[in-house]
Amino acid sequence: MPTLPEGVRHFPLYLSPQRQAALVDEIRQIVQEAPLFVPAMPRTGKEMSVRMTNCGELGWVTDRERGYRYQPTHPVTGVPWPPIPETLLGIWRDVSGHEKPPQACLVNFYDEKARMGLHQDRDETDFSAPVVSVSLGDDCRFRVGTAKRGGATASVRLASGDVLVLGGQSRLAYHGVDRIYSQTSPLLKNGGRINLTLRRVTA
Ligand code: MD3
Ligand code: FE
Repeated sequence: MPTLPEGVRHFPLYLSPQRQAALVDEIRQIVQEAPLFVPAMPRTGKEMSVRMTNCGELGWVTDRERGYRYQPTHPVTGVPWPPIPETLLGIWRDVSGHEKPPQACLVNFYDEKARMGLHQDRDETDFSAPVVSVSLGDDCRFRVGTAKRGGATASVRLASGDVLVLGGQSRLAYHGVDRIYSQTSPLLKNGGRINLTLRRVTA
C-alpha cells in the first residue's frame, strides 16, 4: 500500500526541536509522579517490551488478572494520574477536529529493542473521536492496516516531533511498531522513543 489508509493524517516535524525538548521535560515530571510500569498481557501475563505510564483523568493499563482497561489511578502506586500538560491539550485542539478535550494520554517508552505487535485500540467506548499521537526521540517504523485482521498494511517512518491523527476509517485499523531506529535522534540523552497518544475514552 503506497499511501496511508483513509483517515490517517501525518504531520512531519509538527513540533520544533525546541518544543520537543520542552515536552520531554514535562514528560519527565509526569514519570516522576507516575512511574513507568511494565504492562502484561491478559491471562498469559507475558510482559510487553514497552514501558508505560499515563496522564489525564483516565489511564490505560493491563495486567494478567484484570486485562486491558482504563482506570483513574496508577496500577502500582494507586495515585491519580497527573493532568495532561497544556502543550498536549493545545495540539489536540489544533489537529483533532473534536470539540471535547482528551481524557487520557498514554505514554509509551521504547528502548532500542522494544516493539508493539499489530493490534486494534478498542478499549474506548467512543470511537467518534480520533486518536492523536506525538512521537519523540528515535525514529520508528510504524505499520497501519485496515479494520480487518490480515488486510493490506502501509509503513511509515515516524520521527521526533511528528504528529499522527487517526480518525474515521483508521480509528479501528490494526497498527503497530515494527522497530526502533536507534541513535537517530539527539533528543533523549539515553536514546529510545516516547510516544504519546491522546484519546477520548467515554462518549
Ligand atoms: C491507529 N501506540 O498506544 S501510535 C498504542 O507508537 C499504540 O506507541 C503506537 O499503538 C506507538 O495503542 C502507535 C499511533 C497510533 C495510535 C493509536 C491508533 C495509531 C493508531 C489507533 C487506531 C489506529
Ligand atoms: Fe494502538
